[in-house]
Amino acid sequence: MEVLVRAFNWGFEPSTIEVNQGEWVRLVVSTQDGVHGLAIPAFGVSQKLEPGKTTVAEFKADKAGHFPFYCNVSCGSGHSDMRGTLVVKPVP
Ligand SMILES: [Cu+2]
Repeated sequence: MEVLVRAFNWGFEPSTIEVNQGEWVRLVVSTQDGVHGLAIPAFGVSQKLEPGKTTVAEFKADKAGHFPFYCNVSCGSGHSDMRGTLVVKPVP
């Protein structure tokens, strides 16, 4: 499944991303107002986001649970607010 994500000063939209366990996830991430990053350590995602560019991160959601994601590029005073949650819903 594909999810469009927008990074901005300072946050992510959406800040909660829901996917189903077992699916390949394709995050299509853009930023307009500065250089940011996207890290989802649980799934090995670490990407730098550049203004005006679209960055794609793909991974298989092979485990269920709530996993934090956040900006990993020091981007200013609101940097620590740039975080969200990836929810991988278990498949019955
Ligand atoms: Cu940041």
